[in-house]
Amino acid sequence: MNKFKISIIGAGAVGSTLAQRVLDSGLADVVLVDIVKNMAFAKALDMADAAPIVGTERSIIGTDSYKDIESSDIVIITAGFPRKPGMTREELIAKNAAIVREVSNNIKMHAPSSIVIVVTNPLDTMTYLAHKTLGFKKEKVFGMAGVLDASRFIYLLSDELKVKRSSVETYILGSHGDTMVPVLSKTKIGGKPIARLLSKEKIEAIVRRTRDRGAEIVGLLGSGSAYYSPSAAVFKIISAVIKNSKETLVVSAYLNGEYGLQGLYIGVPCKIGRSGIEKIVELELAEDEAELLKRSAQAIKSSHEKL
Ligand code: TXD
Repeated sequence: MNKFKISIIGAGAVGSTLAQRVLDSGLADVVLVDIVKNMAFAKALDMADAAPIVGTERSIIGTDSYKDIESSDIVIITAGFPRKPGMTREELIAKNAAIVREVSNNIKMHAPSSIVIVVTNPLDTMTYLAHKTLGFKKEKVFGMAGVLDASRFIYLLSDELKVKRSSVETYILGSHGDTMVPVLSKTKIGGKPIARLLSKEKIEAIVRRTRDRGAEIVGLLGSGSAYYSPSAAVFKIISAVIKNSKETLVVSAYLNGEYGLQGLYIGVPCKIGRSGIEKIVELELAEDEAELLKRSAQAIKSSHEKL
């Protein structure tokens, strides 16, 4: 068994579901941290009790002490408030910035060689803040959103066309928010361009549903936001790191001139491996897509000003 250790900060809906996925799959040992005394501890005991049933020899501990994250390979930040019905992700900025700053300072002190993956919203701005606070290399700090947004789009497309989910190929770039950019010019279903299979109106409706899927779930839940699919998306990314798969996945990455953009975190395709982001993949975008990406970057940059 390898010695990989993953620490998850925030034992709420996303954090604890992710912990369960990691533990049950045997991917790594898990440390679950939360500010609420005993909550992470109790959830970890509960998950550990299931280990003989699911057949994993991995360990999980729950704690409120950052000392326990020492020597983690990967730290995931899920600490922070989720949206309430009717709220935008941007409206979380003031409260969550304070949390992400505090958490990042603790990671810097106790797990300085880890790779850090941010989940807290508003995602791209919180990843930027975590990077600034941590001072780690940009390749070792990134955010999760595009894998989730694309999965939602793929699910809705496959459901509409009654085809296998695995036959849909797509990318969603840009911000994890209202300005997300579905790359329709590279979206294929069974190898065929999407425009040959669905009308413009139908595509627009599915894009809208994808963009609003998070809010749809928030509205239905009444309290809290999505966590099954977000935790699955984080699991996919950390698997790529641990297995050194070099898969191309869309993550929120720091751009330094790529796509003509600079000085911000935004969703772009990246090759992911043991050292984190190994390469930013520059897709050739259609003119309108490049324009939408630029606008998405502007929205993220104006969100930085609120920090
Ligand atoms: O695609 C994406 N990136 C997202 C992001 C998908 C889903 C959820 N997204 C965001 O993740 C959501 O908007 C929130 O900002 C975070 C966490 O969502 P979750 O649904 O897990 O929220 P919970 O259930 O409220 O859990 C948050 C936990 C809770 O247990 C708090 O006690 C804890 O975070 N918390 C802290 N832990 C440690 N340290 C500090 N300072 C702290 N503050 C709160």
